[in-house]
Amino acid sequence: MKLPFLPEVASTLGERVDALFAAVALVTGAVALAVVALLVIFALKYRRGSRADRRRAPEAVRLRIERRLEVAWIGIPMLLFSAAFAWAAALYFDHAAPPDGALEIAVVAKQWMWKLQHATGQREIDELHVPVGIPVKLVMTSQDAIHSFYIPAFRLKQDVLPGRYTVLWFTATHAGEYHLFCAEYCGTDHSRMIGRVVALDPAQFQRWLAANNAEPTMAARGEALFGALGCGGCHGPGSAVRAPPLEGLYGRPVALADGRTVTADERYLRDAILLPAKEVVAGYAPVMPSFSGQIPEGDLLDLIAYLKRVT
Ligand code: HEC
Ligand SMILES: [Cu+2]
Repeated sequence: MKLPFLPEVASTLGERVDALFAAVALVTGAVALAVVALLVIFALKYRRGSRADRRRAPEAVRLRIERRLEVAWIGIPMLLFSAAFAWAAALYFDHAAPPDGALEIAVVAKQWMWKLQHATGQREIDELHVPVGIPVKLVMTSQDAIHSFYIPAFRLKQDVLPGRYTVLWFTATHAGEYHLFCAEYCGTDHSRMIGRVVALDPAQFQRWLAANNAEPTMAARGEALFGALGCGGCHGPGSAVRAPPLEGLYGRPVALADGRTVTADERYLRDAILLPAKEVVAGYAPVMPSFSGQIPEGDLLDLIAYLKRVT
């Protein structure tokens, strides 16, 4: 379903958002029309001086009609709105849960540009190349103000926050070029923080990757950083400090010293590096230094890509 005043739609989720929007617009539009129509009809029928029948209906008839009316005006809207809620909730949950095995791309927002890093090493600014028909998961953060990643054709918008990772995923349905906006006022040149998403057929996307592959992969850059920052001095084999091994950590549950158990996702790895005192691993001394302020966001994403890879 495509409404004529909406921008083109080019993602699986976008089509579902439009269908929901059309359904809600239809139902609320029909109710609004009915209310206005009754208003006009009654205003005309019972206008002053009209010869409409104004006698009260007999008590028994009135009670029967009123009860039916009450049941109808409670029951019908409740069913309609519950249906809209269930429909929207299902859509929301799918929107919030990237499928396993999605193609991951890192996004770093800064005043005033989008920096994008592909796992295979390609880097882009204000331009994002993605394959059609394959789920893409964006892991996003900001190195300054709050920004918002907005692709109208995909019906997607997500805040991008400093100090945090937010996630967005989509599957493009048509090859083409689509607008990319920053939808959160982020300073003087906010209005120029625009770019484009280029959706390519998978074969063309592979060709694009190959043609632009001048750099090492994110995980390889992360491995180099792991050495340069001295992480291996504690976490490497045969180190003098007792530090947990990091092999196969990603995605696993981690028991913490305070008794909680958390999953080692991107958020956990980020905090483990920048705020090590926040979540200390059970059975280890809190001796890891904080690397807060020492690792640019892009490098941190490389490091995390490496930690996700070491198995
Ligand atoms: C001085 C030694 C030392 C250095 C240097 C160090 N760490 Fe650690 N790290 C530790 C210790 C000890 C722990 C366990 C206690 C804790 O959680 O703070 C730990 C915990 C971690 C964890 C959580 C592990 C788990 O099993 O959940 C991660 C991830 C991590 N470090 C990554 C790094 C990275 C990346 C670097 C380099 C930027 C680094 N560490 C540098 C000592 C160190
Ligand atoms: Cu912005």
